Amino acid sequence: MTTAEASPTAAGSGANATEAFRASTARRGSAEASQERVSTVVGALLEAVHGVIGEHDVTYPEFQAAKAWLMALGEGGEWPLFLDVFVEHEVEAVAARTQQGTKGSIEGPYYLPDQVRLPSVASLPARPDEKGDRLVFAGQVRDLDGAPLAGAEVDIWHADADGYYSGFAPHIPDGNLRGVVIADDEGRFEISTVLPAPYQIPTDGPTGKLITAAGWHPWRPAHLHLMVRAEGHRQVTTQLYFHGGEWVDSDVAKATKDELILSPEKQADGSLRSDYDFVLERA
Ligand code: MBD
Ligand code: FE
Repeated sequence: MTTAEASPTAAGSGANATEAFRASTARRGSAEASQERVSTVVGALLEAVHGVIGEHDVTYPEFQAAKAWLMALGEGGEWPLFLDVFVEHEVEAVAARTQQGTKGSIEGPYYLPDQVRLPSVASLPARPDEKGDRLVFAGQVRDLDGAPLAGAEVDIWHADADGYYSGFAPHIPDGNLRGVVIADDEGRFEISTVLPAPYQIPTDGPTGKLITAAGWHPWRPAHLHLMVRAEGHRQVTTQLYFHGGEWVDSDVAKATKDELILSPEKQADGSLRSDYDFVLERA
């Protein structure tokens, strides 16, 4: 067993997220960058760093400590974790400037493609003894004019009731709490799953150590991850949160939005139910 597989304590998750990211380059395509663009953006980035150093009287020991920490971040495979927690929200905000319909949020490091395809009314793959409150998440996928998008894909993944993701923690079967639900002819879907727990950034890796050193908290509120897609329409990547949940107002990844907060209601059978409709714009 490699270290990545040996422990659910995050260092493992960070390393697995690096493998998942490498495997995803084909799906993402590559950014075309002219010399001018590289010079502009990287030049501005370096200037910003220089500005911080000057403004805060950064010392040689601090500079060398930063170098050692960055090396550990790479060696621990935590670049995707660190960047998705502390930087992706700003990239998403830029993308959101041109996006209509359902609000987006960050993808984060734990998406896996090619999960099981499920009919419009479905239960996500779960262990026989899957812990947690039952949650039914239902809704409709429509275009900006309100027309239903038949056969839209609701690609959903989320942590279990202990805050761990399948594929990134060794004790969970592959594909657990992940699936691509195909909406019906009216764009409707109904997904049965369990309520996820808040997610704690692994405290034992470089990202966690930085958070501890700064005295910040390492938590994301409980969330569902979604990619919603339909032929001829721009995909929405987003997350949904739970009203009143812990950390909803202080997400370490700054990825919450008021429009993305569910208020599930207790049903007669004891399960929670929440309805949420997705709106996609034309590609
Ligand atoms: C997560 O579950 C997540 O969604 C993000 C964005 C970062 C780390 C863990
Ligand atoms: Fe997540």
